[in-house]
Amino acid sequence: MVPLPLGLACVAAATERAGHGVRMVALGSDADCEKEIRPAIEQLSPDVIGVSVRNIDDQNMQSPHFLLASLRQVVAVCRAASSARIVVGGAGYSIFPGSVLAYLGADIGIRGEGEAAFPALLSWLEQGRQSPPPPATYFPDGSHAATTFAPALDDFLLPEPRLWLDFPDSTATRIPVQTRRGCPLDCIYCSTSAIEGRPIRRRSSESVVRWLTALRKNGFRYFHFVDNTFNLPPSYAKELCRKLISADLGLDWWAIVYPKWVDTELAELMAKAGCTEVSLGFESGSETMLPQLNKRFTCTEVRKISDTLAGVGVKRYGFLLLGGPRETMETVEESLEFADSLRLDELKITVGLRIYPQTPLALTAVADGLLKSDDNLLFPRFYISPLLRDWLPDRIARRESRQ
Ligand code: B12
Ligand code: SF4
Repeated sequence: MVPLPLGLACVAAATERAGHGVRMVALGSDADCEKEIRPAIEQLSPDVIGVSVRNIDDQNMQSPHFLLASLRQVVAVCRAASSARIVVGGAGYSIFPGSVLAYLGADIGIRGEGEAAFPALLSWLEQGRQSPPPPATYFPDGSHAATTFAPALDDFLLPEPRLWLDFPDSTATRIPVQTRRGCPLDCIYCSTSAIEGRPIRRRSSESVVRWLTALRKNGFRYFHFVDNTFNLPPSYAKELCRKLISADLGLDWWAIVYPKWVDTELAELMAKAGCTEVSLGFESGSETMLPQLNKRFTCTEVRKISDTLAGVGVKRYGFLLLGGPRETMETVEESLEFADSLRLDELKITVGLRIYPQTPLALTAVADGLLKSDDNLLFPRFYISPLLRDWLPDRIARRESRQ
């Protein structure tokens, strides 16, 4: 499934609002990019082309796919068809701002959210680069201006359907919605702070419900809250659910839940507001491993939340992330047994942790001799507890072949 380009649509909406003409081109994973990009460039003759870099790779240790190579082709096609400046941004870009810019051969990068930064960059370019570069910009010579994050999100427009949802059968598609950015929880492997910062910054629940109401009037009903932790802070999650219940929109939505701070009241409100499935990222079912990953919950809390959600009719899609620092055969078996005992609706098991720059996991990998300290990590590198390198992939493959 190729996620709909919510991030790029947010940047496009902000750019239109700043008075620029915009045309969005959404490329599928198997798109003939030349055929899709050239006509758009010929029609619009852009001065600047923005390219959204969402994925670097698929985080799959056994058979990793490096996804940036096809985007290099996209940048090359843009270059060949136009003399426009090429600006890159997006979640994947923000994790590796220097190395992705160099790899893609683009002109400028924007690290972090693009709604303020991209229009500011356009003004700076229009004015002939007379002042210092605006925040969040990166240049091929290595110079850059620090990223700043907006303290609240209501100043950023939510994109209208015509910008990104104007395709056949779009009303049958699950539409991404974002209400919050940032995560302060510091799991040892996580790249979110590079993309969105640590503090949680929100949209007002009123503006989210207004946007969903407008989409509902246009026939959209299926949504996916892409917030890293839908339940944080719980007071906001409850307020949003209550407003959705009063609006009575008949929505069906999924969300990502951190398995702590979900009480019965929140679970009931979520179900009543239309939540049908959650991703429950507990990642381990071993009390020894949870603190190693810097998870702030216990197995008992995971079980209680999982049961509470099941009790209100919400499906639970669980995740295990095995092979982290100090993982042993025993902790793996504990995790598998724990996950099975939850009777989840689905379980995804990942073996090996993708190492991202400037994370505690990267430091551990260097200390454990798995990684050189100067590796820029753009080409995927994985942490797997040295003791389990041979045994763990085989153990999981055997389990999956039985199921
Ligand atoms: C929700 C989510 C999913 C959902 C998507 C649901 C949906 N319907 O959209 C699901 C579960 C399906 C998913 C799947 C995958 N995901 Co995912 N996902 C996310 C998550 C948590 C949020 C993405 C999101 O929607 N953000 C909201 C929008 C508004 O933000 P945004 O896209 O970042 O855009 C902003 C800025 O980046 C910037 N921007 C964006 N584009 C552009 C362009 C320009 C020119 C500029 C200037 C700025 C700019 O401005 C935007 C507005 O502020 C991110 C983590 C994160 N915190 O970003 C991971 C993340 C993007 N996913 C990631 C990965 C790896 C995957 C998978 C490959 C996992 C897998 N093995 O299957 C798949 C890929 C699916 C695919 N085919 O592309 C990685 C990507 C990094 C990497 N290693 O490649 C991330 C960063 C998580 C991580 N590990 O760090 N994912
Ligand atoms: S809860 Fe999710 S987003 Fe937050 S630090 Fe952990 S993995 Fe990252």
